[in-house]
Amino acid sequence: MKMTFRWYGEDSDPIKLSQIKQIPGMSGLMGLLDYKAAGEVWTEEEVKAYMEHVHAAGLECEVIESVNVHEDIKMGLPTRDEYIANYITCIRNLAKYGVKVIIYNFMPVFDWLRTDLARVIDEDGSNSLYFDEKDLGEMTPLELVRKTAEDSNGFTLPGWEPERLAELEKTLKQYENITPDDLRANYKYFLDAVIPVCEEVGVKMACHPDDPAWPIFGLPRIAHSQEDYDKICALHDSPANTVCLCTGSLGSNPDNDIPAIIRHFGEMDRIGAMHVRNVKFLGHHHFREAAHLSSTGDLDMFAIMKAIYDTCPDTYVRPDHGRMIWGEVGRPGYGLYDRALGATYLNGLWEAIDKMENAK
Ligand code: DNO
Repeated sequence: MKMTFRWYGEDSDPIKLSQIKQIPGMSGLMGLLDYKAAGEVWTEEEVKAYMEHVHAAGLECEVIESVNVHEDIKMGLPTRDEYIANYITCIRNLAKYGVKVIIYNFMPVFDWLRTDLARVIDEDGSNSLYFDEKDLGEMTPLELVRKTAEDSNGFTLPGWEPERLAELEKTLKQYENITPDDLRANYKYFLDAVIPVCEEVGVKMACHPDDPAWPIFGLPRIAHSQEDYDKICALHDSPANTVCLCTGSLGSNPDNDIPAIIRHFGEMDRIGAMHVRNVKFLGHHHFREAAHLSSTGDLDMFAIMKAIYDTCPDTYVRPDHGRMIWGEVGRPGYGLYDRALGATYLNGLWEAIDKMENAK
């Protein structure tokens, strides 16, 4: 396992690379050129400069999250070929500078979605991301976008980049006639074009799940269960077509047995990267994010780390969203302190599992 940390770049992340380097056991980043719009080329010069900067801080960057897929590709519009060509250029440029995994998603319009970005947790006064479908029912998509932007402490949130949402109403309308099967067909078209390039340059594409793990606003969503991912893996059968298994996204639906899903795709060698975090269920389609420790939420972190250890021990892991604690003001979900605690806890579980396995 390689423990990594998500970082948004010098100009938009208040967290410094030197701070990340001081978290015990941190090998590197899940990095990002966060100023790039979906569909744009990440030029070789930009990637080179980014990597040199990260390496100078003593960190690796073998995973990039995310190179966003342009909406025209997901909708299967005639313009998709041009965006796919740009995507391929990005893959080639990233591979040249040591990238092994590209995390992306195929969610229409919205990436992850919450109804409150800073829900106070009564027990200790910290706050975390929260979702209640009842609250969502009272909001239009546009209201949700406005609220999310207002509540984000002035930071751009991943998946909520202004340019992607500028044409929200038009895009939502365009999706009205797209079924899950249509979306899968468009997805196959994309994978058929990019996966052979990945195979050639030694990169894995890792698809992030729908978050939360069910359809929202009537949009087609096709990546929120083991069955969905079996279909995705079959769309283009290759070791380069993998899953970014996010325990908190898939775990927002209690029907998803996370350790079993890890074992299933780990044994198939189809896990490109892991996001590990905990969720506290509060009711039907109602949850908040918890600290990483198993006892603070409803997921079993030991069983999760053991499944990784047994079936995909060389994968990249990052502590996913943290709570806001100790008065930190940061990008919701992506503060320094709670994610650092999460990394340390996950490393502790790993050490214990490793020592117990080796003592057998
Ligand atoms: C949320 C993240 C996602 C993820 C994308 C990948 O916090 O895990 O935004 O990066 O879905 O494309």
